[in-house]
Amino acid sequence: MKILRFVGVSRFRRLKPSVSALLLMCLLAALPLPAFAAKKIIFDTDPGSDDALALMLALNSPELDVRAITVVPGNVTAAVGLENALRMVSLANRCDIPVAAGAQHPLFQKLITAEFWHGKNGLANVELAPSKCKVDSRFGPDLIIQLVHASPHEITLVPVGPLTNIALAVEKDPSIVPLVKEVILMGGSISGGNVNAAAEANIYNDPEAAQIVFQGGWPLTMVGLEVGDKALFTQKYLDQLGQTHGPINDFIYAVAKYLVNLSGTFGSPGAPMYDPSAVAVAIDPTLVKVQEMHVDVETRGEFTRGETVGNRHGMVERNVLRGDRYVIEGVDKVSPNAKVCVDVDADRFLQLFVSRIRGK
Ligand SMILES: [Ca+2]
Repeated sequence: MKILRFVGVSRFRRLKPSVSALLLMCLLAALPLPAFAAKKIIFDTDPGSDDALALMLALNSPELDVRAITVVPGNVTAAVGLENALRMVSLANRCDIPVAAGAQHPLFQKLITAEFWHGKNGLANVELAPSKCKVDSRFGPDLIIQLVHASPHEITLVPVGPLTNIALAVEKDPSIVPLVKEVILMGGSISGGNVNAAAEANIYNDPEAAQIVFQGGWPLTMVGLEVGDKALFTQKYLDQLGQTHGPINDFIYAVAKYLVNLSGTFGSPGAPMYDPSAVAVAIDPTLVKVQEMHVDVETRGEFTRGETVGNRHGMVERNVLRGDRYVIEGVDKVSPNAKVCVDVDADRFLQLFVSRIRGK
């Protein structure tokens, strides 16, 4: 409409068709249209303070087209998480995005909620206005299945919570696996945990679901502690967000301030940007360095349940029983099933985050 007003509709009509078409083409060519189609994503989340940061990064990045938000229990209960997701999409004025409830508990274990880290309401105790948006009536895993079939080879799944919903979707309809473009998940670690010595929280909260997702047979990128622990949201970035204002800007400032203060009480100069890191990799994969490896999720270890065990060398010894002992007779290659992010350009990631939130 702006183009027509600029040219003047009456003058435009008087031009010969071929001339007007040429003029229109020139004007369209001059518009700042993106040179790429936005990546369609489904954001699966347990909001969650860093989920809030991740969601607002996704909603304010033109590279991404958020097709649905599915809620999983984790940082908070399923009910609290759903309410938080609805309030956040309402704050962002995005009631057009379906928000669906999913699993109510992990597959085989009791839920472990994390108000200790995320505040009583899961959102750093920041009270958002009641949501104008309504919950979608579909069950989260069913919505995932439906959307993947509707846009085959186009949907990227971005789970930033326990992997319960994704596992349920795959178990119900394995035919989605070859139709999903890729999975970019926040979770796991190949260098020790944050829950305990071995496990990262999202994987620890549903190890069986995580093992199903890792062994799914789809392109999968693991954005784990190797990224989040290096990308610290420090006072410097907080100050940058404090200089500008807007409903989203101010909400994220309050959440980030809570997280920066919390990390300070544990002696860290900043808050690890866990969940936003998966969104950032979806936006710009060049932010991270990856190494392909086979990852299994430990489900039985006494000290290691929930550990993502990455095979860095791509092989296992072949042990054959000879009499009363095993003898190593060679090595067998193992195929990678994941791109594991092993390093990140932290400042570029954090600057990207701040630039997308500032003034929004
Ligand atoms: Ca999360």
